[in-house]
Amino acid sequence: MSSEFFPEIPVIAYEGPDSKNPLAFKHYDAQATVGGKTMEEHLRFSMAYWHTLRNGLADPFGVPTAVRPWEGAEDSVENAQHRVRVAFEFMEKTGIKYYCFHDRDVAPEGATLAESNANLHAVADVLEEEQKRTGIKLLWGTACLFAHPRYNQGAATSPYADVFAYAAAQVKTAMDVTLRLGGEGYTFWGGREGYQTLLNTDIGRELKHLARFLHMAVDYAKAIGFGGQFYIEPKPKEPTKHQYDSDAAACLNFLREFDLLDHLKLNIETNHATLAGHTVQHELEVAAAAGALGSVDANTGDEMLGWDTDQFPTNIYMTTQIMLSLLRMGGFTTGGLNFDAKVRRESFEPVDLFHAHIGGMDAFARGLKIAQAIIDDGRLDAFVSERYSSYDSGIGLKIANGEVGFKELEAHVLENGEPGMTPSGRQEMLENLVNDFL
Ligand code: XLS
Ligand code: NI
Ligand code: NI
Repeated sequence: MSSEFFPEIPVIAYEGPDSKNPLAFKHYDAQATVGGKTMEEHLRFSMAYWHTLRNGLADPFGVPTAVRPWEGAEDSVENAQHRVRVAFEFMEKTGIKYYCFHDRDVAPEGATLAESNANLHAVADVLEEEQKRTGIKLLWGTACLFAHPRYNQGAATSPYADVFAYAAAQVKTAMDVTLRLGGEGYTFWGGREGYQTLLNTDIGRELKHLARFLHMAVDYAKAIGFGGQFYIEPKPKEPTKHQYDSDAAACLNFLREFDLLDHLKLNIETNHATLAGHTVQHELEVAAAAGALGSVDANTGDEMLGWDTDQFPTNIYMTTQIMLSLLRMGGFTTGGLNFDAKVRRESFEPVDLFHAHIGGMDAFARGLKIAQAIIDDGRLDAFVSERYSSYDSGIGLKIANGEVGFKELEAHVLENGEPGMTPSGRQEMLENLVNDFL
């Protein structure tokens, strides 16, 4: 283990709930088992390279404040390679076993595509070396198709075909590098795939182009033998006024319409759910019901602010709800909990990065333990099964199996009369039940 960049910070250990040490886990005990799996296997934490290593903490009113002593003066390949060592020391010390990156987070964009590709491969050399040294893995890769000015009107949905082509070329190399690093997935977040005004926009054409783009990615994956999972990440707005992948339901409909549902799952981000006017659990359940819940960008928003604040998750009630959905689906396969989150502009010291990740990991460890206890207790799930049990036999089973239509159901009602008042939904009782576990 190297200890060059954070010399004052130890490997973060589990000290239990009574510890007062801010640089220790109170609940995340990687090898402890919950419901037959270790916490590490359940939670599959991932570090987001763009925030943890690259976010200078600027906001629209002020310059970056982050103190990052390891950064060189130039945005060079050497500096980018050096930064990889910092990233891996950080992950080793926090016990985070996965990371995610955009191509342009890890390596600088060059003057030409060829130069950018070479830069990315040169940094990937070091990523590969550090992965081998530490056993840390790539959860998913992605391409930044939203920062460069060429993408000001979108990438795959740009009205300009040469921009589409550039984006395709960029994703090609990002996929090559993801494959090279053994990435378990590849994510498409539609950074500017949307519109600012309908006065200049042909939605139908743009959606068709986006679908073409994703089909090309699927074809290319086959061609190079990339077997990782593709994800699409819903977000309703920001940077554009309306993003096409606005929420889980919109993404699922898009994937179905364009015959892509076999190839992509959803990567659900809490803050994006908030922006869409949903809870994260709503988004997770919509995705899971379609068999398409793939991965989670674990962060949190501020319900009073209308933008992506990308805060670290600390709300135990929320992490409990997330873990309930994940446990019920049988857990992650290729996905994980990726901390797509940044420290506040006021929290500019390197140690704040540790506090932030420790807090997020502990919050999810508690959510996991509580969710497993609720499942083991069984009353909540039993209530739900009982609530739908009229579909398990008799006329209900015939409805569910498609064995009856309106005529048969009319006959059923004429014979049996009024269903009578239904049982109570018992919302308050169930809310109290959940609180008993917190
Ligand atoms: C931005 C998105 C982005 C994706 C990766 O809001 O969350 O960070 O996760 O492109
Ligand atoms: Ni995200
Ligand atoms: Ni986001």
